[in-house]
Amino acid sequence: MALSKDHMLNIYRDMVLIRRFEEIIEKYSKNGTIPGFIHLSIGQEAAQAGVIDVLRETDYKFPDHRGHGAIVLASRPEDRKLIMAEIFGKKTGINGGRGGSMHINDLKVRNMGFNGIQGSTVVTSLGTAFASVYNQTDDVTVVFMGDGTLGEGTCHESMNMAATWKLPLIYVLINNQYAISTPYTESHPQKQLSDWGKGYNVPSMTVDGNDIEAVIEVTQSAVDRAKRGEGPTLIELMTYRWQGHFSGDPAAYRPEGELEKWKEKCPIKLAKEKLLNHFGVHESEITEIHNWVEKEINSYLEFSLASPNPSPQDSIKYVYTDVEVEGRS
Ligand SMILES: Cc1ncc(C[n+]2csc(CCOP(=O)(O)OP(=O)(O)O)c2C)c(N)n1
Ligand SMILES: [Mg+2]
Repeated sequence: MALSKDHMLNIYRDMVLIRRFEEIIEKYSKNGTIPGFIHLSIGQEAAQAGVIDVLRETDYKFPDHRGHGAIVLASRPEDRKLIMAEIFGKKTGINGGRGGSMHINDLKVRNMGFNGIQGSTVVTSLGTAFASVYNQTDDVTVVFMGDGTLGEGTCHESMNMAATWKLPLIYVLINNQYAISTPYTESHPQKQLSDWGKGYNVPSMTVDGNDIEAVIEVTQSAVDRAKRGEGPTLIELMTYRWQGHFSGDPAAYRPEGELEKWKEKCPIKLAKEKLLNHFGVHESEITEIHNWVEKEINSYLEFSLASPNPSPQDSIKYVYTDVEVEGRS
């Protein structure tokens, strides 16, 4: 699919923004400022930016545990600093600092959040997809999942139902080669995980998840199909996470040279080469984008660092109901 020059520049900026966002998160996680576990998606930018690029604000999005990039890009620009503050656990965070990295929701833009249980959102996404049919809107639902998550029975039950009911649901399977330390080739019988969808009569395809144009094209065709009422699609995006499973995992299970090979296929590098060689973009325009991103990210960081922590009372709000419930005798 041929993107316009402006579209390509915009999506390049989006990818650089989420790369720098995560590099900052990594730094402040490693120095102990950010609490809890952090799962980074550095190297997977095209798989997140390309999918979100096709969606509207009213489409339902279910990010997964490695979803910072999709979450940031789905949010309104003025809210992006609130997302960083959330990951820092601050009171000003988009969920009051109660969620942190893995539980960020932003209902204004129909980011429905995650909950730490792999495969759970693949079930709940049926609900929003059904809501679109019931309410006769053409909003689609996109659920992100990983190669390991696809081993959960919930994913298979979900695909079976979505296909039977022809729900407007798009399964975005980010195949980054590993589930924690297990290569996907050791936990699935198929060579291509998209083959799983075929048994459920779900049109399924595998594409290069580091090629931003390919990701946009395949997502667009899945969205079009969903809007025509023809049902779900499974998209397998082949990519690689540069970091370990969580920030701090040395990833000793990776064969020597594998990371370097994938760095050659960096989605940002590939997009930059296309911009320079096929879109007639000048190096100075690229520099301008990087400068803009740097300023933007610094403003999120300053905001996050300057923000107060939630008070202990505030941080347990919504954990227990305030409503008195009559006990059963
Ligand atoms: C039901 C369930 N089982 C196990 C875990 C622990 N766990 C968290 S992430 C993960 C691996 C997920 O791998 P994949 O789906 O490939 O996503 P990736 O981490 O590679 O992005 C596991 C096993 C969990 N959170 N939930
Ligand atoms: Mg994986």
